[in-house]
Amino acid sequence: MSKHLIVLFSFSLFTLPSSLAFAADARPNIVVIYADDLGYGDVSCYGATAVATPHIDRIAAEGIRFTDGHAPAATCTPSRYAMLTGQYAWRLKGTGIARGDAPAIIKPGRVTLSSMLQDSGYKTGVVGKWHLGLGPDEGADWNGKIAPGPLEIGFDYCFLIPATGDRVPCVYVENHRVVDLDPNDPIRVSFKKKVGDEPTGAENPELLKIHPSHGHDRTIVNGISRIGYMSGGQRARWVDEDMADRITSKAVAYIEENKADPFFLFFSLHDIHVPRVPHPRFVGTTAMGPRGDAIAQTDWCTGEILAALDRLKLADNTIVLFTSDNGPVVDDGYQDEAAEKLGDHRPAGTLRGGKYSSFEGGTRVPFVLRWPAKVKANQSSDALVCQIDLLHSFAALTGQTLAADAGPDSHNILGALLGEDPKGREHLVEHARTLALRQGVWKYIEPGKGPAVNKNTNTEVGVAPQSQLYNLRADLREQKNLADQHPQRVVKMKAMLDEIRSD
Ligand code: NG6
Ligand code: CA
Repeated sequence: MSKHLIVLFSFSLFTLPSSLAFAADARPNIVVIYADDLGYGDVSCYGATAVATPHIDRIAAEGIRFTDGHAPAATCTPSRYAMLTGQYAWRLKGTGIARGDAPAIIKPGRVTLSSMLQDSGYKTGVVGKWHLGLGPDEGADWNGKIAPGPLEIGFDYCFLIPATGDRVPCVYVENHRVVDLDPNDPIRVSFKKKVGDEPTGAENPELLKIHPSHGHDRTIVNGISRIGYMSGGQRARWVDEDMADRITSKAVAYIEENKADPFFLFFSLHDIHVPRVPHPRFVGTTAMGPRGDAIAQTDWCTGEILAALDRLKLADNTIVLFTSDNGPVVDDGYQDEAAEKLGDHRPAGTLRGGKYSSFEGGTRVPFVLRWPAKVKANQSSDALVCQIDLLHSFAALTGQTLAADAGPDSHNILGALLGEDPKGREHLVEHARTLALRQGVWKYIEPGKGPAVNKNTNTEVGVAPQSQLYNLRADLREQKNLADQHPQRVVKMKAMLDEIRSD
């Protein structure tokens, strides 16, 4: 061992709580299972009854269920950006919902959750939805080497849905290449104008098996029209019904191949994002139509990971975190009966708002963590925790010292994540169309311009021309705006938000 390593290692022994001092090879594996658009009330351990999620519930039962766990933003790209970099996405332009042909948003050289763990000797892999852009600023070469991407920011392996299920290109990317690409049938992608001569949903709705409700009427792939145009790559195109099986088998294979080393797996599910097209074996398993059946499929994917860890005898020393990238949405652009068949199910549970919203439903999501070797089972924690904190928390866990400017908004909340600290963060900025600040029992939503409701998705986005102030202990559903009653608190919280913004 070099002198440098010895210093680092002994440093880690001194800075970690004694219960966490371990030899380098005993460090826990880390698996983050990241659902898409899954709401606070969508799983049974958070109160859902119209769908059962026994595997997600098992993580909670064998670990901790957080009641105030957050995605960093109310949509996908900014949440993922913030989770991986430890920087709030609203600080950087170009981190909004990414097009399917967006260039890599996180530039090589940035310290990320994956690069930090890779530097500390972990094997690192990402399987599933990426949606953080790929390729240089001119755009990715879908027919050649696709870089930069995850492999250039600290992942050793990737198997990707490049953007989202509802955006072209509808192909998988493994490491630097499109999987199964026929060189004689090159892929072309455009978000501006039609490429090739394939039908679109707008031109040929009679060819569709699912019809859009808003947007989503361009190139038809597998009977479903998407956002954007593509041509070519026929052999490489995914089949939506097989997507969960495909990515889950890749995730399980990754665990098997890396079982001898400490590993980090970011398993990023497609479900329950639109288009919701679960495998036929899940169709009809709930009374809620595709949205409910996709939740059942999400739970199955999770169960396969837990089963693999059991089979390989890795469960005891593996941290499994299951959470979601933003809150729920019912109609997100396809006529899939999600609204019609919702019944009494409340996707955001007792919370107000959902995906796209500054109300709690936007970012407060299922957040359950298990680590049998260190974390007591059956805990419930009200600590304020956020995915943005994984960078600094897992750096502390693995004895890494980060550069001073790395992950500026990420806090070391390891104690809260392991159930030892009941409080968590002092404050949190929630990011939707407007910013909101959480501090203690208080929540301040800054004034904003624009409609209060997203008509397409029927979501209360939380935008209002005046300041909003809620006491979440007394009013978790954010019904009573107390701004007029507590003007001093509004001034203080606005000043604090401005200060964080100018950092
Ligand atoms: C929106 C899409 C929506 C979804 C979202 C991204 C339309 C009309 N709506 O623009 O369907 O794809 O982007 O979702 O195109 S996210 O979870 O990846 O952020
Ligand atoms: Ca999402």
